[in-house]
Amino acid sequence: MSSDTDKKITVTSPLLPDLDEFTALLREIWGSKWITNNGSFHGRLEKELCEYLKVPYISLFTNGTLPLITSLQALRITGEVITTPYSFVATTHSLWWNGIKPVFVDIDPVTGNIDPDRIEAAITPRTTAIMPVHVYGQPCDTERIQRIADTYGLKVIYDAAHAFGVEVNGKSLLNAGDVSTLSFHATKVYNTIEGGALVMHDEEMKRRIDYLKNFGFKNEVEVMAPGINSKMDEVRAAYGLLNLRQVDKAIAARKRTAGIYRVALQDVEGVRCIQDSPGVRHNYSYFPIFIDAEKYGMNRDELYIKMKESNVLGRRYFYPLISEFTTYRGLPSAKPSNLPNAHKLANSVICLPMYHNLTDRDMDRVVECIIKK
Ligand code: T4K
Repeated sequence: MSSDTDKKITVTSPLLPDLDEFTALLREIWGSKWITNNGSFHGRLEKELCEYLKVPYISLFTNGTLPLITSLQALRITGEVITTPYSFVATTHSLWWNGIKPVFVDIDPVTGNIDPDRIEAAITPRTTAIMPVHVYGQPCDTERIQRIADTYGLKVIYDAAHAFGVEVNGKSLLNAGDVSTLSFHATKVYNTIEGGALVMHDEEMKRRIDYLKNFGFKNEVEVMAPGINSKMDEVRAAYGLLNLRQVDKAIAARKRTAGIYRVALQDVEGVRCIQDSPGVRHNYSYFPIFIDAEKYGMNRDELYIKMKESNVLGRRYFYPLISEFTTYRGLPSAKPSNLPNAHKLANSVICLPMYHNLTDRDMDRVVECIIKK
């Protein structure tokens, strides 16, 4: 006989639209026979996302990696870009695909975001931009980063893959910097199965990006630049419209889970939970905890394995650090001595299961694994 502890609790589970509602939209698409290339659902989703996210312009993409790659092209970024090693590899791969050298800067030990205090020392005559990541949806210090960028004439491209719907004092975090990118992957707070977007501030940039994501075509006969194909199709756009209607409810459920985890773990020595910041509307996209092995009496990997044995599948986002992967390891800025805080977080983090329909029993099982040593 199987017990409920046989059920695997995964780190996340996708927010899915109602199948009947989705089927009705699929019928519309079938009827129109317009299935991609800037169709009506694509247009509607861009409009509704601008309203929901409180941003002036958005361009939809097939995933969250291509807006990074494309924005670097659009902003003509070359040479060196200052970035964080504490992220998903896509951040730095986007630089590599553009022939740009990533320069890693250490992170803030609490938020996990790039430490603005360390940016200036990493600037060289070849530096053209800064690419910070709002890791776990925690806002970077955008004001300080902008001041540094303005002083040195640098562009700022935010990898906001985790920051869907995050607001600071009622304003969208996505309006910071020159552009921000989003991921709508199945594992994100808001998903279109695969998908992503670029948020920009002016119409000219929107036009340029829309050309670039469609091979550079301006019209039937003119190609403005060597673009790429990264257009979102109508099926995903329709799915995205339906998910947008339920994302607030999903974020509210995630917030409740974060509250339950925090209360349950507050007295566990050696376990630090991610906290909310004043004035921020968080999206609870991830729920990382950080293990101090000495105080907790067990190291992160031991806990990770123990959780796995109990079918609680947390994930070590972001371990290993990007700077530890073969592609990047040889860079001077990738030396561990340059990135002590990043190494410390990467070696202590476990992201706990966090999604909209996690049950109270699931949460109890997660917490029990951590409390009972
Ligand atoms: N920048 C940052 C900062 C990012 O975090 C990411 C992506 C990007 C850029 C690039 O965006 P995209 O090009 O991916 O849109 C996942 C995601 O694939 C990736 O999107 C995400 N970051 C990264 C942090 O995590 P995996 O390999 O860990 O996911 P996977 O397949 O192991 O799934 C994790 C769990 O989610 C599964 O155990 C169960 C659940 N799951 C997953 C999928 C795919 C489902 O229940 N259903 C599903 O369909 O990379």
